[in-house]
Amino acid sequence: MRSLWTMGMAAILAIPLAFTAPSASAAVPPDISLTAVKAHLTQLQSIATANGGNRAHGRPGYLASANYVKGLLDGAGFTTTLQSFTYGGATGYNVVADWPGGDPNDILMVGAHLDSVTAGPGINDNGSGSAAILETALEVSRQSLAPTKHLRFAWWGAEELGLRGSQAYVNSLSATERAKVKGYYNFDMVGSPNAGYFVYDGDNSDGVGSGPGPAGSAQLEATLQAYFTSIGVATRGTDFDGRSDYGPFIAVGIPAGGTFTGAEGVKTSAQATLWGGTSGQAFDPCYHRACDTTANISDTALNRNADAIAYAVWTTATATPPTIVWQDTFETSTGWTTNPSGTDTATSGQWERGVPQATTSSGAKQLGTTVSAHGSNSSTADFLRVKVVGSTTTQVFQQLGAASNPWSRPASTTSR
Ligand code: PHI
Ligand code: ZN
Repeated sequence: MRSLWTMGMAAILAIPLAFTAPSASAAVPPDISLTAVKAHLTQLQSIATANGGNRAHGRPGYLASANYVKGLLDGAGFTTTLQSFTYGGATGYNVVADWPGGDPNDILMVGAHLDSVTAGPGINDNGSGSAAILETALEVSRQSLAPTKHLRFAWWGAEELGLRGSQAYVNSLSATERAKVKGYYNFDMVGSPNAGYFVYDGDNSDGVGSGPGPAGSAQLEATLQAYFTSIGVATRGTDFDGRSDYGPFIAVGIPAGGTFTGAEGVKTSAQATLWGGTSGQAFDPCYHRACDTTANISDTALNRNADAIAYAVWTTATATPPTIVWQDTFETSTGWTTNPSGTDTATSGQWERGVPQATTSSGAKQLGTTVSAHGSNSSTADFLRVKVVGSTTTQVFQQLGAASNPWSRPASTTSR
């Protein structure tokens, strides 16, 4: 077998090339028991009822909720921390639960806020997300899951007062610890009675409101999306508008994703056609009200979202990176045959390494160490093609030249 390198003349390209073997298949995601998730909601409802009707920051119903969650996780083999913080003159708590094992430098976090507003028991907002991730964590334990990534679950305090618990947590991490958190899934309101099926718009494909999440958010979105596609449920995006606990994570560059079934927003007729339910009514008519009880839940929405959470956790945390079976960085010649059939008309540029010069214009525009560069006269006439030449010839790779950077820029903002 011989291989070939060809290149046009106007540009000099150096593109690392790698061929990978298919990754080992991830563990099969479980079906999370709706009955078990609802049993947690019943417990949270009882806690609220026994504590003045709410589970709000600084009220006894909050700490009782935190202790309920922590007790189950401790019994299941998680390493748990009750992280306290102060807000508004009261002590708040996050429950953080680490599943032993996995790569300590590659952490996947999954979180939900556990506090309610003072007006009610907060069963959809956000007993639903809290119970769904709790049951997912307990299933990790039952299955003795051995993920490649390190898994960390969190239940946040004082979200309703401005994301106080999640902000305190992110603030508490050193830059080194923060850099180890490679992704964060957030679940806030996943059982709305007049549900929509929203997935956080990590890639900003909707082009509304805030821009995309940190690099990697698109992949988290795609993973959740894949689950809903597999069960034939249409989804729509929801903007990273900062209204839930992913906010402090994306603010420090941690990719985030999550689902949402709607709050005070009103379902349109198009959405009712898509998902059923009642148009002209809020997704959650009891949002932040006393009637946000165990009666304020769509079992279907809660069940689908709990399964989506488990799918996302299993898929993301147990995926093994592909094995590199061959690679060439083109930093040195590894002995490829250039222009073996003598048909390349280029008179220069064959098998040359790009060594761009540093350029400045009111500051550095290009470093002298860049491994790839293009000239303003580059076009598709310039190319790197890799062909496997034998009794038949197969082109296995092509990168065409262009007089612009090949990576995408953030969507530009316009002004009037
Ligand atoms: N966190 C808000 C409600 C809300 C949840 C809004 C999720 C947006 C999203 I995405 C509250 O608790 O009131
Ligand atoms: Zn709320």
